[in-house]
Amino acid sequence: MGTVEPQVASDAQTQLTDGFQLVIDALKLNGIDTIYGLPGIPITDLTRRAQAEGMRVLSFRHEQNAGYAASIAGFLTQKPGICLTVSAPGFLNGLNSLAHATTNCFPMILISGSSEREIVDLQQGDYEEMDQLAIARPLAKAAYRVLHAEDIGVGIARAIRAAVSGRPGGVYLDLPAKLFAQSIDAAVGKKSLIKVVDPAPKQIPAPDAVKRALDLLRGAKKPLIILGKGAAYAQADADIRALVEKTGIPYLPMSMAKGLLPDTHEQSAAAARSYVLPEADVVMLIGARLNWLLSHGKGKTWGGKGHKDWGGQKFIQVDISPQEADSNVRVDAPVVGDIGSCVSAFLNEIRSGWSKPPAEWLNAINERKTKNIAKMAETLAKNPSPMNFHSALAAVRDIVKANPDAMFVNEGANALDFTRSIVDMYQPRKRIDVGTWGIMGIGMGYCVAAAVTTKQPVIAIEGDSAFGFSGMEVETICRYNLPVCVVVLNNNGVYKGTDVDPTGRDPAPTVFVKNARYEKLMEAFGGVGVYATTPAELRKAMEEALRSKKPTLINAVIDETAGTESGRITSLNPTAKKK
Ligand code: ADP
Ligand code: TZD
Repeated sequence: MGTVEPQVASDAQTQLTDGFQLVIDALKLNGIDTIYGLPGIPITDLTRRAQAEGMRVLSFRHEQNAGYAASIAGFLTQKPGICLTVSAPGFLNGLNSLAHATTNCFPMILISGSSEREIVDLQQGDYEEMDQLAIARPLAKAAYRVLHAEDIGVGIARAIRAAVSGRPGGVYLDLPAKLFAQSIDAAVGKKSLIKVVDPAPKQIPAPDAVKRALDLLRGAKKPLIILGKGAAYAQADADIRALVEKTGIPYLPMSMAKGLLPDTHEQSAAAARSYVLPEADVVMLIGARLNWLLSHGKGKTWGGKGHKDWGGQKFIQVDISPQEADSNVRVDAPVVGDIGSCVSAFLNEIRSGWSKPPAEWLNAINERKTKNIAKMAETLAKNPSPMNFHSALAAVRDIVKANPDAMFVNEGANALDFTRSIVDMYQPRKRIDVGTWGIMGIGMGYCVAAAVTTKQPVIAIEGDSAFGFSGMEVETICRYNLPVCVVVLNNNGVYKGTDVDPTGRDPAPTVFVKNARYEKLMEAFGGVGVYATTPAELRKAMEEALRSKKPTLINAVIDETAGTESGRITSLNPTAKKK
């Protein structure tokens, strides 16, 4: 008498899961609900199934833009932004944004499908063959590959931890095509997933480091605080403001730290930057590196005689990375910890009393500020024809003041530098821009992520060259009907539109088609296009865009002679002695 085969019965009952499902489950388990990507082999079904499972899947026209979106979503939310790409070319398109995330200390995970390991490793010419893991590694904070479905949970957990703990950065996760189709018992799969506990643990600064820093600051005659985008990232807004206000120390915000305190704050020394940097005696850096953006802490900007000479300042550096101090000049008081914990430790210590900086210092700064602000007001009040950067940005400045909740994206050279100094920000993490590399191309990707993560309207001020790097994503903006108002400051070229080819054969390398109608690109996809030649037209169109929340592109035609080579960093252009 035969017995019933138990195997058959149990097979029929066993619930199976697969690699696709486990990736989705692992992300969702960790509170990740949005994917920025571009479908294709082998991840098309992953995008479909993620969407069916309730995740927001934002599909772009080019992976670089999806990647920039993911990187800034990481900055804005403190959760790793996910960029999903296909193998080799899609991966490479996304790689720029991975490097960008690592450079800017933004948490992001680039997940790329990859081809068959055994074929790739023998270089037998697989479809989209590439050793992606090896290529990503030097550009990422960490890079992992998962080969078995039961390891997906660990792979995603490791990627999340690496992206957000300590100094945040870009993480690469390689998922070969074969992984997605692997089936395993659903219960086993479920058990293999990890919900990451405390992914970005607090890092409490050592009490003696806190004391050393405050002793140095207390003894300063001309103290200065510099807030960087690390301070914005930390989301310790109230404490940072309290520290600045209770100490009474003047502060400078780096570009993406603008709005941490309103730019109109009386302690902002932004309008006297070139005075305070060389004059300060003790500088407290909070989440800002002494890289090129701060002239490496030395040279003429800091009062040094030659370009490598120290200006004599003492530095306090508050940073989560223990390796950051002394990277360019001596740091006398490094404070290693997360900014929230460090600033709260400072506040605890100064509660017992703090004397404001000498009036002489504050008065000297105020004098410069008042003079510079008045000079700027005069320039902004002019109404030249054709419109120039200043007259256009005077309108933008008013619109931002009236809409302080709006997100603000900015890229270009002159379009960046003038906007940064003219347009005040009033709230933390509203201004997002070219970041540490001064990279062009973040524009439309940032707009999408800003709209999606904050649910606020977005204003983007773009140089015409800058816009071109991601311009096709206006289709994406229209497709998802995002409340984005793009202003292209159009001066017919890179920096300006007046160069000519001395041989008379071709257009010069820096010039574009004259009078290009960028607004029609937005109209092509159902958005609103506006051609504006005066500040009044620009203002009206921006007001209407913010009111209607419709995707809008305003082609703001600027004098093509306006602007300088490379904006404010002309000095970085190598010029040969021999002309
Ligand atoms: P900016 O360009 O605005 O000057 P940087 O990108 O150069 O700013 O510097 C940001 C710094 O902030 C980095 O050195 C990074 O390690 C640090 N940082 C980022 N997040 C935190 C955090 N939560 N706590 C402490 N430091 C942080
Ligand atoms: N490529 C990338 C990825 N990043 C860059 N920064 C550059 C090229 C070089 N570059 C700049 O540094 S600014 C800029 C380029 C091409 C464009 C400047 O022109 P624009 O702005 O039209 O965007 P303005 O206002 O006319 O100066």
